[in-house]
Order: sequence, then structure tokens, then C-alpha cells
Amino acid sequence: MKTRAAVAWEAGKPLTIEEIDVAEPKAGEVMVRMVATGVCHTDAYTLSGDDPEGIFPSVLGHEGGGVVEAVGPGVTSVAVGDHVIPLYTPECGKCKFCLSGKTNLCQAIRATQGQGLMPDGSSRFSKNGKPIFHYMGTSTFAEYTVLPEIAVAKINKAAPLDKVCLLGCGITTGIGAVLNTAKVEPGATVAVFGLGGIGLSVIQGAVLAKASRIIAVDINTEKFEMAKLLGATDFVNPSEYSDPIQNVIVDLTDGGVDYSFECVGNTNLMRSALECCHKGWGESVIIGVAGSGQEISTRPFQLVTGRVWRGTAFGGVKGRTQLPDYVEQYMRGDIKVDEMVTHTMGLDKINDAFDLMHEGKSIRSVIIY
Ligand code: NAD
Ligand code: AHE
Ligand code: ZN
Ligand code: ZN
Repeated sequence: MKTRAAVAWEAGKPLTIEEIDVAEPKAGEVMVRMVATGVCHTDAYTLSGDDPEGIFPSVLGHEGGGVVEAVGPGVTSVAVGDHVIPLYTPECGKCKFCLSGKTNLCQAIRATQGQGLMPDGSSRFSKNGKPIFHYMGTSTFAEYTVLPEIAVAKINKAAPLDKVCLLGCGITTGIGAVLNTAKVEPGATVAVFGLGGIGLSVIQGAVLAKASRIIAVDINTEKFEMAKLLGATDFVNPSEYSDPIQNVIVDLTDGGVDYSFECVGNTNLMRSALECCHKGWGESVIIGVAGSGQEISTRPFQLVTGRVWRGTAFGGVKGRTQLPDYVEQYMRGDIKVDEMVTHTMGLDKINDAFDLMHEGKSIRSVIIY
């Protein structure tokens, strides 16, 4: 059948909206009609050409919400009509990683996912007979997309898909990084570098964890208002200081914060985030994704003296078993999502969403199909 999609034909070029072919789901796969999708900075990162796994032409997008339209042979865990959130971190429940109890990084289909293919090694998208690649196993910038059954989380049908789509990446990642990865304890001090959809969600997580002080750091001071609304207590613009920002934060906090989070994807800032942590116990979590060839560095002494460097993907959240409860927390009013939607638009205006992000004017744009 045909579907409308935003196609990334090559790196650094705007997406083009067109009709492409999408094949029926095969065994163990589902077709989902997307209702809405957020645009995350990772989509822009891959489109920029910096992602070593970026493949073109492809259908980007990984922050969606939709309805199951069809299921392939053998699919038992979801049915036509179910409301689902696509999972770029699937959960098979059977692989070494799923069974470890130590990580959410299911590896059952990671190899083909990284090649832009379905688990059987082929693509369901094409145009004029030529394949178009999938992205992150989700490709939510197509009205109809095909996903492996293990890469969808079934959620409460009462939840508005044009809001909870943001739980498919940004909000869950930020909150999960605090609660699952860092395990921030009540009374702890926190610094958040970068106040986009991810950093603001880290602030939400820090509030849920009852942090005593939440220092919001961004070079775009317009982001401070939303950070304050969500519960940040201190606001720091690195451009206003001549000293390295880690020194400024160490001075502000009697020796450094208990936890810091890098939510930008800037390797210099990752160093600052580590080095603003308290000697002996401070922990820094890398969430931002950095381009091909970029590396982090610090003096090993920083780690010898007790600071810890960690990273997180999707906030350590296991999609099929844990994401439905994030939706319930939103429904109860415990997680804020609506506030993060600063812009909505149709698929034909998706390039505006990328522009707004790059201009620092949006928190999240949501594309409504
Ligand atoms: P965004 O573009 O919405 O926000 C980035 C923020 O960083 C902006 O407010 C910007 O002003 C700020 N910033 C830029 N340079 C800065 C600097 N030098 N110092 C301080 N602030 C600076 O992006 P987002 O969607 O929130 O994503 C943030 C990062 O997280 C990206 O790298 C994205 O790829 C990554 N990400 C990772 C995961 C994961 O699972 N690890 C999930 C989602 C997103
Ligand atoms: N292909 C990229 C990987 C980028 C990356 O780390 N992605 C995160 C999710 S970002 C969502 O906005 C992730 O899940 N990582 C774990 C994984 O297995 O990809 C690169 O830089 O190589
Ligand atoms: Zn994302
Ligand atoms: Zn698994």
C-alpha cells in the first residue's frame, strides 16, 4: 500500500513529503498507523550526517504514538486497534541483555536495526521499486510504519497519542536517567546541562526524586522559564562567566553537585558535567549523543578521586514492561507532558520543526498526521 512519509534522501538536506510504498507486516511484525510524532534532536543529528549509523534514503522519526493497523503471522501480544508507542529500544524478554536484569539494551534485533532493516534483513519501505531504509527500528515520520512486535509498547487507549508520543523518547529518557540510571536520592544536588526536551525532563525526574537543588545550565536563557516552571532552583548561563563552568558550579555548591546530566551532545560540556561533580561520590550521566569521531576526555585523577561517569539510553527504561506505567503516571498528573509541546504542525511542515529546534525556539514540536 501507499503511505505519506517525510523522506530523508541525503544528509544535510530538508526532508521531502511524498507517497512511498509500504509492504504488509511479515511474521512477528506489526503495521502501525501513526497518529502523532515528536521531533527529537537525535533525528536532527542523524539528518546532519554526523551519525556513523546514518543511512540514506531513510524515514526518520522515533518518538511516535499510533494505532495497530495490521499484524503479521504469529503476532500474539498486540492486536488491531491497540494503541502503541514504538520502541527504539525493544524488549524481547529472552536475550542475554533482557535476562541480565542489569540493562534495558535488548540486543535481539540491534544489528539489523542499525542497518536500517527489519530483522529479516529487508526493508518494508520503497519508492519506484528501490528500498528506503528504516530508522532506529521505528520510522515514525511515515503515516504507516512497520515495526517488529517486540518494538511496540501497548498503552492505555484513553491516553492522548498527540501528547504521550513524547514518552517514546525525550521525556522518558530524562526522567529515567534520574530515577533508573543515577538513582538520585532525596536531598541530593543536581546540575542539568542543556534544557531541551531531555534536560527539562531530567529536571522533572529530579523533582520526582526530591532533589534539594536543581541547577539548570544553558546558553539560551529563554529556556530558563520552562526550567523554573518544572522545578529548577538555580540558573546558570556559561556565556556569562570567564571561568570554566565546572568551577562556577563547584563554587556554587560547596565542592560540587551529587549528580550531573549532560543533555546536549557536546563532548566539552560532558567534561564540564563530570568535573562539576563532588569529589568522592559525584556521578555524571551522559545522555547527549555526539558525532562520529568525537571523544570525551578528562584527567583520570577526576575518577581516581571518586567521581563516576555513566551513560544512559532511553533512561534505562524497559519499553514493553515499564513504559505503559509512564503513560499511567502522565494520566494521573504525576508526569508533565503537555507543557513540553510548544508547537504542533502537519507532516507537510516537518522541516519547520527542525528549524525551530535549531533556532532554540521549541521544546518539542509534535507532528499530527
Ligand atoms: P534540544 O535541541 O531540544 O536541546 C538542547 C539544548 O542544549 C538547547 O536548549 C540548547 O540551547 C542547549 N545547548 C546547546 N549548546 C549548549 C552549551 N554549550 N551549553 C549549554 N547548553 C547548550 O535537544 P534534545 O532533544 O533535548 O536532545 C538533547 C541531546 O540528547 C541530544 O544530543 C540528543 O541526541 C540526545 N538524546 C539522547 C537520548 C538517549 O537515550 N541517550 C535520548 C534522547 C535524546
Ligand atoms: N547511531 C548513533 C547512536 C545514537 C544513540 O546513542 N542513540 C541512543 C538513543 S538517542 C534517542 O534520541 C541509543 O538508544 N543508544 C543505544 C543504541 O543501541 O543505539 C551513534 O552515535 O552511533
Ligand atoms: Zn530521541
Ligand atoms: Zn532482549
